[in-house]
Amino acid sequence: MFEVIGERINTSRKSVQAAVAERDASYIIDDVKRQQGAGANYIDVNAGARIGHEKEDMEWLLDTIQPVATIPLTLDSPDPAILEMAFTMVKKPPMINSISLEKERFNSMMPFLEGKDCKVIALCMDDSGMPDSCDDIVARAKTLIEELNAIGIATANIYVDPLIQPISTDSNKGVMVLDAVRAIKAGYPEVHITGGLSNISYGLPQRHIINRTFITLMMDAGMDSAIIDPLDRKIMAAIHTTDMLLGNDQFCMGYLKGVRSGAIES
Ligand code: THG
Repeated sequence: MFEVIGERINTSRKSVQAAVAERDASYIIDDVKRQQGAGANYIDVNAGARIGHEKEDMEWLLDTIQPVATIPLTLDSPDPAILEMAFTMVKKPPMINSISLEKERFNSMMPFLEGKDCKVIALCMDDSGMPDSCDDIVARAKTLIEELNAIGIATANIYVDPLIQPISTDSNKGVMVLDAVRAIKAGYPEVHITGGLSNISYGLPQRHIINRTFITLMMDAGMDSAIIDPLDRKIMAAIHTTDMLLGNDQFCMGYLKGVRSGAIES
């Protein structure tokens, strides 16, 4: 089953930043309920945008969200200290977003993750930056999976983020990540593939059509999760329809249910 990580609780979004600054709990609660109602499987929580306030903002967000959250949270920060603090606060086993091969981050995340009951997003990033070839993405994924396996994180609990990059910067970026996803899934059939989908359309107009078309290609390659806005009805409909067309929806039950509920329309 495809897993949707709802991206909306992120202080880089102006409305969320304002709600967090004003400690407007009802705005956040309402948004979380809407993401859950739309079919999100996880709620991503990112409090990184108000510089110097990430710790208190993350604490407040977790205290606010957890009483209404019926699904697990994805704890989203580049700072291992924030992730460790957030991990102690969550009531359900979370998804940690993220570990990478950047030395400092890797060296503090590994001892923290050892033996933990959680899922982990593994970013194909190292100190040299974003990957710039398919082989580069695959090699980084392999290192991350093997290092995480060695500290007791099962492959099925790892979500590789191959780092989707803007097609506007280089017309090869789409094919590069599609080929990498196929190769990673061929080597590790149990691993999950996720990522921030909207990066593909950065810098271009009419972004939604690019995102929605690209996700069908990525799902064919083996992507089985994405960090997206679950309130975007068109992308959710594209995901459900693609899942059916790829043979992941027995007797088209999920599709038919989506049509009956009004979630899927032509
Ligand atoms: N990989 C992983 N985690 C991630 C990302 C990724 N977390 C953060 C980000 N990328 C994914 N989350 C979001 C959240 C909100 C928005 C985009 C990605 C968003 N963006 C609007 C835009 O780009 O137009 C507008 C922002 C606004 O409202 O001001 O909403 O890649 N592992």
